[in-house]
Amino acid sequence: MSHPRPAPTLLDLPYTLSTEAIAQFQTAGFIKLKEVFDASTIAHYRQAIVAKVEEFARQAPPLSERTTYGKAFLQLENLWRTSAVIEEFTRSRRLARLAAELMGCDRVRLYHDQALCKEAGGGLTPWHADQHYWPLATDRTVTAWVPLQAVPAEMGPLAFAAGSQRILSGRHLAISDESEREIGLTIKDCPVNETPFDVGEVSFHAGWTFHRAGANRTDRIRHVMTVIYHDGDATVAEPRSSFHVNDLANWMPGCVPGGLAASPLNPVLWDRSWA
Ligand SMILES: O=C(O)CCC(=O)C(=O)O
Repeated sequence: MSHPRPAPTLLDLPYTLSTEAIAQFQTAGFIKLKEVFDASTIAHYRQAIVAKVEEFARQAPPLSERTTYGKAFLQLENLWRTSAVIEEFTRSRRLARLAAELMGCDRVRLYHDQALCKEAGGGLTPWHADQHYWPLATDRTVTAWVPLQAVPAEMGPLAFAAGSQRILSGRHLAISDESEREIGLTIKDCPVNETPFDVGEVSFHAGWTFHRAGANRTDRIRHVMTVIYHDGDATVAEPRSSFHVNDLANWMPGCVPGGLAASPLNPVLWDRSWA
C-alpha cells in the first residue's frame, strides 16, 4: 500500500533570500530576517525547548552566586540529542539552507545547537566572537539565533557590530568582563545594530562577528534556540586552547586535526544537490 507523502512543513520549505541580503551578510557579518517562521511553528517547538530549560533551571545556582558568564544565560547544548521534537527543529532545512546560502557553501553541517535563555534579571552577554572557542579550519561558520518569543530592547536582543568580522584584535578574548571592555573599545567605529526581534525573526551571525546582548530587565525569561553550522567540507584545526580541546571532544568526537569536521554529531543539514 502506498502512503501519501507528508506535506513539507515550514521547517523545511525554502526561504527566498535575495542577492542583496547575501551581500549584506557578507559585508556586515550578520543579518536579521523577518518571518522565517510563523507564530504557530515557534509556539510548537518552544514548548519542547522550554520544558528542557525549566528542568535545567531548577538546578542552577541563584543569579547572585554566578560569574558574569553564568548570569548571562542558561546554556543547554545539543538538545537535539535529547528530544525527537527538538531534533526536528535543529534539522530544519529552511534554516540550514539559509546558513549555506549566506556563507556561500555547497553544504553545511551541524556544529551543535544550544538554548541560550536569559533569565528575568539576568546580566548582559559580554562582547565576544564565537569562533574563539571553535577548532575549525574555516571562517565559514554561522549561528542562527531564533527567539522563542518577541525580544524587546529591555529583554536583551542580540546586538552586532557591523563589519567586525574583519577585525583581528579582541578575537583572543573569552566571554568576560574583560571582553566586554576591550572589544567594546575595538569595535567603537563599527555601527552597532541592537534592534528588537519579532516572533519568527531570525538572525544569522558569522563566527568572527563581535556580538553582545544587554541585560534582561523584564520579569520574563528570554528563551532563544540557536543552531550553529559550519561549511560541510571544513576540516578540524589544531587545537590551540583548552576550549578547542573541549569543543573537539564534545562536538566532533573522534575527529582529528586536518580531517573532515564530520563526526556522527555533525550531520549534513543541507546540501546544494537537495535544492
Ligand atoms: O543569547 C545571547 O545572549 C548570546 C548569544 C550568542 O552569543 C550567540 O548565539 O553566539
